Amino acid sequence: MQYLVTGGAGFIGANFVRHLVEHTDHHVVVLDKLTYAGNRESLADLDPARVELVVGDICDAELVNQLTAAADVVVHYAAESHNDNSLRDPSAFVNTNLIGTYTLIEAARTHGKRFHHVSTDEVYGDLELDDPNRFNEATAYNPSSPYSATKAGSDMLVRAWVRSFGLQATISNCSNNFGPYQHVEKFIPRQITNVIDGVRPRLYGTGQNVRDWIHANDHSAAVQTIIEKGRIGETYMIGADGEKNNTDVVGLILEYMDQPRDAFDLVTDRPGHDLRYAIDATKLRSELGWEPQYSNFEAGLKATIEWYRANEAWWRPAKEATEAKYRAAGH
Ligand code: NAD
Ligand code: TDX
Repeated sequence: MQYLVTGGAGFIGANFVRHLVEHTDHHVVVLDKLTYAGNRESLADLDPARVELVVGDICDAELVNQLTAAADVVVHYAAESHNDNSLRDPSAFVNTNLIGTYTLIEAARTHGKRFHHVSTDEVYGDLELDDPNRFNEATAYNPSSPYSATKAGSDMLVRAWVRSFGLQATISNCSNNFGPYQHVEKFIPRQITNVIDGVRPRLYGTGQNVRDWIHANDHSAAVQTIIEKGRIGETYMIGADGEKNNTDVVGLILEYMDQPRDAFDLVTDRPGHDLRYAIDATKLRSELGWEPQYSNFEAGLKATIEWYRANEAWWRPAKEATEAKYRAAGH
């Protein structure tokens, strides 16, 4: 089969392409604009007979139409993905996350193609630290940031296209990913690369915010399971019971990198900063039989630290520009 993977030169998309190459015989076409977040080096070692990179925009209807017509399955990862950027300038988020998704689902319905939409747990807003409930497929949408609002809107478009036009689509909402190939703007790679540079990690606000961590490889396997076995029109939550507060995560990074666990600074909070995310993935586990394989967070974090130590050539070119943006925001 031919898979069209949008955003396949980004963090999670590149991990998914690698998953397809390793675990299936499918041919993969990646459609990626190579924004600041895309990196062709993340795919450079893959066999060109299996993986082809088309540099282009998911808002380009003609290109999207042509690539969708040639594909059997469209897996949609491309997005503007960083909350802090969305607070600085939301315009690219509205274009890519809303218009881009609209362009793709129009093409998928025209050509009658199977479509999988990759989304986030952030569409549900946040939870109190002591709330016994976690997000599930029935939780009401309540996004906080321009990023999560545009992702929520994109989910709604896909749902409407399923109901109104019979689009053959599934949706997944996943929690925070970590692992190799993640841009240095994101929390875990930012802190690892800061420590490598002798800079103290910087925690927003009180450092008590909780994220539900999952390894990108587990996310990839879950998406492939949903594509193969999921029911059309359904949403599946993806999570691996990995709740940790930011202070504990930074403490582990510091410990594994031979620094004192308290060698970090608290800085200005992110406006509208969601307090806690937590996922209940019972439906995915019980209906489709998916189980995480990388749920030992400490082992995954150590391997991720080693990956950033060994792959400085991959992340170094983006580091200074990223830190300059953070300095301007007081972060
Ligand atoms: P990323 O920012 O690392 O990668 C996004 C990719 O999309 C980049 O390669 C970029 O070049 C490409 N892209 C951006 N705009 C484009 C456009 N207009 N046309 C074509 N390509 C474009 O993001 P990520 O962290 O890998 O996230 C991938 C997807 O997973 C997103 O949809 C995100 O909402 C979702 N998600 C991410 C997380 C997480 O923890 N990172 C968790 C749940 C869901
Ligand atoms: O320097 C930092 N210090 C800090 O305390 C950075 C970059 C982040 N943080 C905090 C903010 C969050 O509480 O760490 C937590 C994680 O931050 P991000 O990596 O920016 O992720 P988050 O905002 O939780 O969103 C992520 O998960 C859901 C992804 O970026 C989204 O694409 C995904 O949808």
